[in-house]
Amino acid sequence: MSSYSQTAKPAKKKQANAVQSAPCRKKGAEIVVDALEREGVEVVFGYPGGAIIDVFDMLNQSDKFQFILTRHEQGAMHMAEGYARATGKVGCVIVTSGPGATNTVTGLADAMMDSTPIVVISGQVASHLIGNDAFQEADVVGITRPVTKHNYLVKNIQELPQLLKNTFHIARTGRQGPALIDIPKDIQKQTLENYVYPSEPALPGYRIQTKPAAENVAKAWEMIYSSKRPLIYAGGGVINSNAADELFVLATKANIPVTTTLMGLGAFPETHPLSLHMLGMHGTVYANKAVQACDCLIAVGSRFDDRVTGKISEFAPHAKIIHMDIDPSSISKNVAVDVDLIGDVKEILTMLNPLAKRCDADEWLMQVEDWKKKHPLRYKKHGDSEEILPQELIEEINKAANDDAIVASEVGQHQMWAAQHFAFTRPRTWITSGGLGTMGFGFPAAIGAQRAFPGRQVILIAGDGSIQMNIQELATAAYYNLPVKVIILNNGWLGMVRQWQDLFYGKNYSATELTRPGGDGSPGDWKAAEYLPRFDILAQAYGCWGRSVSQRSELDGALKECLAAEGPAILEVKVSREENVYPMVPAGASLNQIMDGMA
Ligand SMILES: Cc1ncc(C[n+]2csc(CCOP(=O)(O)OP(=O)(O)O)c2C)c(N)n1
Repeated sequence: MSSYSQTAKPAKKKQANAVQSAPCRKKGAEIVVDALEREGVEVVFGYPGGAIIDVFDMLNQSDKFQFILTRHEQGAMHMAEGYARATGKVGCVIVTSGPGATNTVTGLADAMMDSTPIVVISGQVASHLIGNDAFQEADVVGITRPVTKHNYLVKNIQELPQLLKNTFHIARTGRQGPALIDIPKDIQKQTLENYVYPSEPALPGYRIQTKPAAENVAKAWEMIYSSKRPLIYAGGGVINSNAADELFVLATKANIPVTTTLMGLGAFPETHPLSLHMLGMHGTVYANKAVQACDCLIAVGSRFDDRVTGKISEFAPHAKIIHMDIDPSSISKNVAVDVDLIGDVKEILTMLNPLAKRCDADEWLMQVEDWKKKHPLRYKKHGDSEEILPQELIEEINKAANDDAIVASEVGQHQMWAAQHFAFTRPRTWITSGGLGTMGFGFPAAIGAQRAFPGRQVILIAGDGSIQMNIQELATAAYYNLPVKVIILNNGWLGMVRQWQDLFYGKNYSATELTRPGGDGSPGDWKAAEYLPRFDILAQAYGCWGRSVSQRSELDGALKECLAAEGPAILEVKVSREENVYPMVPAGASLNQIMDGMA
């Protein structure tokens, strides 16, 4: 066991179902509550309405879980995702029909892309009204089919217990993801005479391969030890399968450098000499150089996303590729691989590790070290100016944060600066929307993580655009006293889009400025710009701590005060307005064409 042990206990393979009781009478709504208890759910996020009111009527009869009333169903979804990502457990959401259910779609798509285990229980109009354009009717199974691992519309009360069991099983097993069960109102009201909650799912066609073929394991070792320049490329799958300790053993025993994806940050300690930090579009120059030069690429729980590979035909041109993944459909999907190891990443690494020995790659490691020295992560400093640089701000947050802090982010430049300049050393301490890139994800996700770990420091790094997409959840954080610390990097822009307009669209800043220009009217006149809204006052309106700073000399004190605040807190930091994120590989370009922004 490495010193960088998992912060969260591995999720139990099989949730201990409460002992099966004798058959009894239960209403549909009671069965839902019973299923939540038996599946070990301890918190449910959601929002009520007419088509789910029967379930809500039963919710407060349970003392086994807490219900958290959010201010928007999208907020509930991202909270459940944050909770699931911080703990490894299933995040659970209950919503009403029609708009309640359609408001979950972005969260479902987000969870699908990032393989996050979520169960959504939605109310539906009564069975006889389905297809009638009834009040608050929407074809929820139709709408959510492409964004769920699986979904069900319950047709009769007899099948309800089994479908609930299946829904939880699908969400938490294999490549985890969101599953939805849509329950018409009449079925919630009906009574089942011989109710027993099933102990097993009934899913004959659903099989998960957890162990790879033995001959492929042998081939992988052969490939690794005959290589001169091996490299591990670790993704979110390492974190999802709680395999960070096993990855650490493989990398350190075999002496192979490790680069991680955005979703894989924390899977390997970034303070370790073998860490190459993040690869891809905003990855380090040295990680991208290593990918392009390696002769054996070991992909662990990663999916060769286009933000990682850049131009696919020029990705890792000299490498034989080994791919470990739980999802057979991700093998050779984007990049053809030489050896596949299909199975649970933790089990695969556990099989591999006893055989690991030091690779003969000293020259390669020296080369990598040299790239690290020549091309460190850097940015142009502004000397004595009082202007706060966003990169510096992240470094300050990194210094001020507790060792076990959970850091969430919204989406945009601030997300990339957080990924680059915060040193993640443990799994499940970085919660971001990687695949879908959902603005509005971060704040509710941070609240969900805080609910999972009320005693830990949870910090959200946000942009002024993204935070406004689910700002209403400040009421949820305040109401349940979930003391998330929100730090807004306010550049007055939809910064990441402005950056693309700056670099690739001739500075045509179309619909990206969020401030009203003041002073001489130039976008760069940051001191005079009229920022909207006043985030400090907004926080105070919700009864939270709020402060705004724009001078470097105020930053240290304000940051400490914010992190020490008792409840939820917002610190708005007006940062240098037109800073860009570097390094950057332009979309569709090869990883060789990396811009470091230092010219
Ligand atoms: C829901 C949603 N809409 C649009 C986008 C496209 N988008 C990506 S980054 C970005 C700007 C984010 O602005 P802000 O939150 O202020 O962060 P910054 O980039 O300035 O740090 C936009 C509009 C998105 N990712 N998500």
